[in-house]
Amino acid sequence: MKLYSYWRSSASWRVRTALAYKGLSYDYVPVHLTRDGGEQHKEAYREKNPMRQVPLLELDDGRTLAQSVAILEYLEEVFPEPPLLPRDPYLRGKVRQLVEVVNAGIQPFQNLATTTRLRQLGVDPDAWVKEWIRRGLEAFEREVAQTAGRFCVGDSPTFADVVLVPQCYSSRRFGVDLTPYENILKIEKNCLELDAFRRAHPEAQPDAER
Ligand SMILES: N[C@@H](CCC(=O)N[C@@H](CS)C(=O)NCC(=O)O)C(=O)O
Repeated sequence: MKLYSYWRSSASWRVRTALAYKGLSYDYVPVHLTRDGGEQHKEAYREKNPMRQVPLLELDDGRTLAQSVAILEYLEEVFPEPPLLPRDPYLRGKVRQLVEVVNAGIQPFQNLATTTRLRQLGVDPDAWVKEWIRRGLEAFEREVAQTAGRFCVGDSPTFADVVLVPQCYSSRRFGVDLTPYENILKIEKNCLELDAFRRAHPEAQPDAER
Protein backbone atom coordinates (compact mmCIF):
# COMPACT_ATOMS: atom_id res chain seq x y z
CA MET A 1 0.00 0.00 0.00
CA LYS A 2 0.97 3.64 -0.46
CA LEU A 3 -0.04 6.44 1.88
CA TYR A 4 -0.09 9.97 0.51
CA SER A 5 0.52 12.02 3.60
CA TYR A 6 1.91 15.25 5.02
CA TRP A 7 3.85 15.08 8.28
CA ARG A 8 1.76 17.67 10.15
CA SER A 9 -1.61 16.64 8.70
CA SER A 10 -3.82 15.47 11.55
CA ALA A 11 -6.01 13.41 9.21
CA SER A 12 -2.94 11.65 7.79
CA TRP A 13 -1.69 11.00 11.32
CA ARG A 14 -4.93 9.13 12.08
CA VAL A 15 -4.29 6.71 9.23
CA ARG A 16 -0.60 6.34 10.07
CA THR A 17 -1.56 5.35 13.61
CA ALA A 18 -4.05 2.70 12.46
CA LEU A 19 -1.54 1.26 9.98
CA ALA A 20 1.16 1.11 12.66
CA TYR A 21 -1.20 -0.32 15.29
CA LYS A 22 -2.26 -3.09 12.94
CA GLY A 23 1.36 -3.80 11.96
CA LEU A 24 0.81 -2.93 8.28
CA SER A 25 3.69 -1.76 6.14
CA TYR A 26 3.29 0.89 3.45
CA ASP A 27 5.23 3.28 1.27
CA TYR A 28 5.08 6.87 2.44
CA VAL A 29 4.43 9.38 -0.35
CA PRO A 30 4.85 12.97 0.91
CA VAL A 31 2.47 15.64 -0.39
CA HIS A 32 3.72 19.06 0.65
CA LEU A 33 0.66 21.13 1.51
CA THR A 34 2.27 24.58 1.36
CA ARG A 35 5.32 24.42 -0.92
CA ASP A 36 4.87 25.86 -4.40
CA GLY A 37 1.19 26.68 -3.75
CA GLY A 38 0.52 23.20 -2.33
CA GLU A 39 1.15 19.91 -4.10
CA GLN A 40 -2.43 18.80 -3.28
CA HIS A 41 -3.60 21.28 -5.93
CA LYS A 42 -1.44 19.87 -8.75
CA GLU A 43 -3.35 18.06 -11.48
CA ALA A 44 -1.50 14.77 -10.94
CA TYR A 45 -2.69 14.65 -7.33
CA ARG A 46 -6.19 16.00 -8.06
CA GLU A 47 -6.71 13.08 -10.38
CA LYS A 48 -6.15 10.79 -7.41
CA ASN A 49 -8.10 12.87 -4.89
CA PRO A 50 -10.37 15.60 -6.32
CA MET A 51 -10.88 16.97 -2.79
CA ARG A 52 -7.21 18.04 -2.87
CA GLN A 53 -6.54 16.70 0.59
CA VAL A 54 -4.40 14.13 2.33
CA PRO A 55 -4.50 11.35 3.36
CA LEU A 56 -5.02 9.08 0.40
CA LEU A 57 -4.47 5.35 0.61
CA GLU A 58 -3.53 3.53 -2.59
CA LEU A 59 -3.98 -0.22 -2.49
CA ASP A 60 -1.55 -2.63 -4.14
CA ASP A 61 -3.93 -3.02 -7.10
CA GLY A 62 -3.99 0.75 -7.65
CA ARG A 63 -7.47 1.44 -6.23
CA THR A 64 -7.61 4.43 -3.90
CA LEU A 65 -9.47 5.54 -0.81
CA ALA A 66 -9.66 9.07 0.57
CA GLN A 67 -11.24 10.46 3.77
CA SER A 68 -9.37 9.29 6.84
CA VAL A 69 -12.40 7.88 8.64
CA ALA A 70 -13.42 5.84 5.59
CA ILE A 71 -9.84 4.56 5.45
CA LEU A 72 -9.92 3.65 9.15
CA GLU A 73 -13.16 1.73 8.62
CA TYR A 74 -11.68 -0.07 5.61
CA LEU A 75 -8.56 -1.07 7.53
CA GLU A 76 -10.66 -2.31 10.43
CA GLU A 77 -12.75 -4.51 8.13
CA VAL A 78 -9.86 -5.95 6.16
CA PHE A 79 -7.37 -6.21 9.04
CA PRO A 80 -9.56 -6.69 12.12
CA GLU A 81 -6.72 -7.61 14.48
CA PRO A 82 -5.81 -5.92 16.69
CA PRO A 83 -9.19 -4.17 16.77
CA LEU A 84 -9.68 -0.42 16.93
CA LEU A 85 -13.41 -0.70 17.61
CA PRO A 86 -15.01 -2.25 20.71
CA ARG A 87 -17.24 -5.32 20.31
CA ASP A 88 -20.26 -3.79 22.02
CA PRO A 89 -22.53 -1.99 19.48
CA TYR A 90 -23.32 0.89 21.83
CA LEU A 91 -19.65 1.48 22.57
CA ARG A 92 -18.86 1.29 18.85
CA GLY A 93 -21.45 4.03 18.41
CA LYS A 94 -19.79 6.04 21.17
CA VAL A 95 -16.40 5.69 19.49
CA ARG A 96 -17.87 6.92 16.20
CA GLN A 97 -19.59 9.80 18.01
CA LEU A 98 -16.26 10.91 19.48
CA VAL A 99 -14.60 10.55 16.09
CA GLU A 100 -17.17 12.87 14.52
CA VAL A 101 -16.74 15.47 17.25
CA VAL A 102 -13.21 15.92 15.92
CA ASN A 103 -13.69 14.91 12.29
CA ALA A 104 -16.79 17.00 11.61
CA GLY A 105 -16.86 19.37 14.59
CA ILE A 106 -13.28 20.66 14.69
CA GLN A 107 -10.94 19.65 11.89
CA PRO A 108 -12.79 21.21 8.92
CA PHE A 109 -12.77 24.59 10.70
CA GLN A 110 -9.01 24.56 11.29
CA ASN A 111 -8.03 23.12 7.91
CA LEU A 112 -5.58 25.01 5.73
CA ALA A 113 -8.09 25.62 2.92
CA THR A 114 -10.57 27.12 5.43
CA THR A 115 -8.09 29.42 7.16
CA THR A 116 -6.63 30.48 3.80
CA ARG A 117 -10.10 31.40 2.51
CA LEU A 118 -10.93 33.30 5.70
CA ARG A 119 -7.76 35.37 5.27
CA GLN A 120 -8.71 36.09 1.64
CA LEU A 121 -12.08 37.34 2.93
CA GLY A 122 -10.30 39.64 5.37
CA VAL A 123 -11.03 37.58 8.50
CA ASP A 124 -8.30 36.70 10.98
CA PRO A 125 -8.84 32.95 11.50
CA ASP A 126 -7.22 32.85 14.96
CA ALA A 127 -10.35 33.42 17.11
CA TRP A 128 -12.48 31.33 14.71
CA VAL A 129 -10.21 28.29 14.91
CA LYS A 130 -9.82 28.52 18.68
CA GLU A 131 -13.58 28.71 19.17
CA TRP A 132 -14.25 25.49 17.24
CA ILE A 133 -11.37 23.68 18.89
CA ARG A 134 -12.50 24.66 22.40
CA ARG A 135 -16.13 23.82 21.70
CA GLY A 136 -15.22 20.40 20.33
CA LEU A 137 -12.70 19.56 23.02
CA GLU A 138 -15.13 20.57 25.74
CA ALA A 139 -17.72 18.17 24.32
CA PHE A 140 -15.12 15.45 23.91
CA GLU A 141 -13.91 15.94 27.49
CA ARG A 142 -17.45 15.60 28.88
CA GLU A 143 -18.24 12.56 26.79
CA VAL A 144 -15.07 10.65 27.65
CA ALA A 145 -15.70 11.25 31.34
CA GLN A 146 -18.46 8.64 30.89
CA THR A 147 -16.53 6.10 28.83
CA ALA A 148 -12.81 6.35 29.51
CA GLY A 149 -10.51 3.85 31.08
CA ARG A 150 -6.89 4.18 30.01
CA PHE A 151 -8.20 5.27 26.60
CA CYS A 152 -11.28 7.12 25.33
CA VAL A 153 -13.57 4.12 25.50
CA GLY A 154 -12.33 1.51 27.93
CA ASP A 155 -8.81 0.20 28.27
CA SER A 156 -7.88 -0.43 24.63
CA PRO A 157 -7.21 2.15 21.94
CA THR A 158 -9.98 2.84 19.44
CA PHE A 159 -10.59 5.18 16.50
CA ALA A 160 -11.49 7.83 19.09
CA ASP A 161 -7.91 7.82 20.42
CA VAL A 162 -6.56 7.69 16.88
CA VAL A 163 -8.29 11.00 16.07
CA LEU A 164 -7.80 12.61 19.49
CA VAL A 165 -4.01 12.53 19.66
CA PRO A 166 -3.44 14.44 16.38
CA GLN A 167 -6.13 16.91 17.42
CA CYS A 168 -4.27 17.62 20.68
CA TYR A 169 -1.12 18.38 18.67
CA SER A 170 -3.01 20.66 16.24
CA SER A 171 -4.81 22.41 19.10
CA ARG A 172 -1.49 23.35 20.69
CA ARG A 173 -0.20 24.58 17.32
CA PHE A 174 -3.20 26.90 17.19
CA GLY A 175 -2.41 28.16 20.69
CA VAL A 176 -5.21 26.45 22.63
CA ASP A 177 -4.38 25.70 26.27
CA LEU A 178 -5.28 22.07 26.95
CA THR A 179 -4.96 22.16 30.74
CA PRO A 180 -8.76 22.39 31.33
CA TYR A 181 -9.18 19.03 29.57
CA GLU A 182 -7.87 16.62 32.18
CA ASN A 183 -9.33 13.43 30.75
CA ILE A 184 -8.08 14.27 27.29
CA LEU A 185 -4.56 14.96 28.57
CA LYS A 186 -4.48 11.71 30.52
CA ILE A 187 -5.64 9.73 27.48
CA GLU A 188 -3.15 11.49 25.20
CA LYS A 189 -0.32 10.55 27.57
CA ASN A 190 -1.42 6.91 27.65
CA CYS A 191 -1.64 6.82 23.84
CA LEU A 192 1.80 8.31 23.38
CA GLU A 193 3.27 5.53 25.52
CA LEU A 194 2.30 3.14 22.70
CA ASP A 195 4.75 2.49 19.90
CA ALA A 196 2.11 2.84 17.14
CA PHE A 197 1.15 6.35 18.22
CA ARG A 198 4.79 7.39 18.54
CA ARG A 199 5.74 5.99 15.13
CA ALA A 200 2.85 7.90 13.55
CA HIS A 201 3.91 11.20 15.18
CA PRO A 202 4.64 14.04 12.71
CA GLU A 203 8.24 14.35 13.84
CA ALA A 204 8.88 10.66 13.06
CA GLN A 205 7.86 11.09 9.39
CA PRO A 206 10.30 11.18 6.47
CA ASP A 207 9.02 14.61 5.35
CA ALA A 208 9.21 16.19 8.83
CA GLU A 209 10.70 19.68 8.85
CA ARG A 210 12.45 20.95 11.92
N1 LIG B 1 -12.19 14.80 6.11
C1 LIG B 1 -10.90 14.66 5.53
C2 LIG B 1 -10.06 15.89 5.85
C3 LIG B 1 -8.74 15.86 5.13
C4 LIG B 1 -8.01 17.16 5.30
O1 LIG B 1 -8.59 18.21 5.60
N2 LIG B 1 -6.70 17.10 5.11
C5 LIG B 1 -5.92 18.30 5.23
C6 LIG B 1 -4.67 18.03 6.08
S1 LIG B 1 -5.14 17.51 7.72
C7 LIG B 1 -5.48 18.76 3.87
O2 LIG B 1 -5.10 17.97 3.04
N3 LIG B 1 -5.54 20.07 3.65
C8 LIG B 1 -5.13 20.65 2.41
C9 LIG B 1 -5.78 21.97 2.16
O3 LIG B 1 -6.59 22.41 2.96
O4 LIG B 1 -5.45 22.57 1.15
C10 LIG B 1 -10.21 13.40 6.09
O5 LIG B 1 -10.54 13.04 7.21
O6 LIG B 1 -9.39 12.80 5.39
